[in-house]
Amino acid sequence: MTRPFLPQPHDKFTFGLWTVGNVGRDPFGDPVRWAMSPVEIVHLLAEVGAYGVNFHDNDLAPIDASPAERDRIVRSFRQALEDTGLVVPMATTNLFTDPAFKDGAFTANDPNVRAYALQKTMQAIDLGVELGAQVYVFWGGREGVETDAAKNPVTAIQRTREAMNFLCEYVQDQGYDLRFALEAKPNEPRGDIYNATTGNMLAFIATLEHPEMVGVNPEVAHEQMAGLNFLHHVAQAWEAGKLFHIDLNDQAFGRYDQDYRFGAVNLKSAFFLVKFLEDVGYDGSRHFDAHAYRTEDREGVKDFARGCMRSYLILKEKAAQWNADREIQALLAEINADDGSTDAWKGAYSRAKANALKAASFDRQALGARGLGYERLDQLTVELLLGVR
Ligand code: GLT
Ligand code: MN
Ligand code: MN
Repeated sequence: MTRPFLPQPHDKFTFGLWTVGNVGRDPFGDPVRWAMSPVEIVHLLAEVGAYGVNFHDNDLAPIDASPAERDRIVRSFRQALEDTGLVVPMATTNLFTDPAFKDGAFTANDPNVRAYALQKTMQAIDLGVELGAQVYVFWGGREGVETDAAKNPVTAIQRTREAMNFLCEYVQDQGYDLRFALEAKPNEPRGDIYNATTGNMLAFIATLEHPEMVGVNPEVAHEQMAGLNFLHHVAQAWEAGKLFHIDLNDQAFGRYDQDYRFGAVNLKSAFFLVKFLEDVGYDGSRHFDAHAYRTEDREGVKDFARGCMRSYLILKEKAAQWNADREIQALLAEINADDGSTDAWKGAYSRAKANALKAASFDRQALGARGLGYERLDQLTVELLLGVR
């Protein structure tokens, strides 16, 4: 029996113009799908039940559009938003497609490229804010190198900081209600990209002049490309108050950037991610930054988009089931049992506590001999996910 699992506005499911609009070009092959206009994409997203649409400046208006052309495109896009009720929660700048950015944007060695990148970003911020964006993503796809002979990595960090500080001040100066979300990726399209993981980004943000304006936009596939546990990065960002946005998709570990449908590869990881987001009450966009397989036509693109949202909602239901499962909860209670015998040493340091703790005796062998039941707990989780609980 299949159930609808229909997306609702409060789910905040969003897609980029570049995701469902992906024409299936890859390094070895030409496009396999007709390009859709931004207006067509908005209508497709409305048809499948999405809440919002995000864009790069040049997904909307080509980089060489005249001001009149740009205005016409923006007008028709705005009309499509009004007609469908879709919103624009996030916008970003394309700082990677044009050959001018072949050596990066904010980190390029050529000061004219760095200046042009700032100019382009300010204009794209204006456009994003004009259409309602409250989160602005920075994905530095070209901010890297193929050879470290080309650039001192410390210089790269300093240039990125200078650009971020400049742009934060720009947003404040304009009086915009906008926060920045930095998106890490370890490589591709550059050989190596600076600030390669979400953890790097968090450390970098703390060095900015307006750290309160800046958070992160972790992407499932990007941490997995680096062989890392995505949930742990999301949790660290959340705990630091920095989870401003999230890019959901999927990816086999160790492969090229696959951008698969959410839940397509690592179901158990996707489950724990959804469970985390729902348990902590993350209320930002659930943005699917992925695209349909290259084998798909327009209908397949809709299957892809519906599949992302449907899998999220199914996993959300599974998370609620996990939280309500008596056996699982009893096991968790047992695992986390605390008989209060260590209370005297808990909490903030004091010399008295330290001395008492140093004098205490522990049954080390008993501690090591105790089975923890994680096998049973994990198997219960797997069986719940497989639908037999
Ligand atoms: C690009 C990249 C994504 C980024 C987008 C924002 S564009 O498709 O692969 O991860 O989020 O610039
Ligand atoms: Mn990606
Ligand atoms: Mn992304």
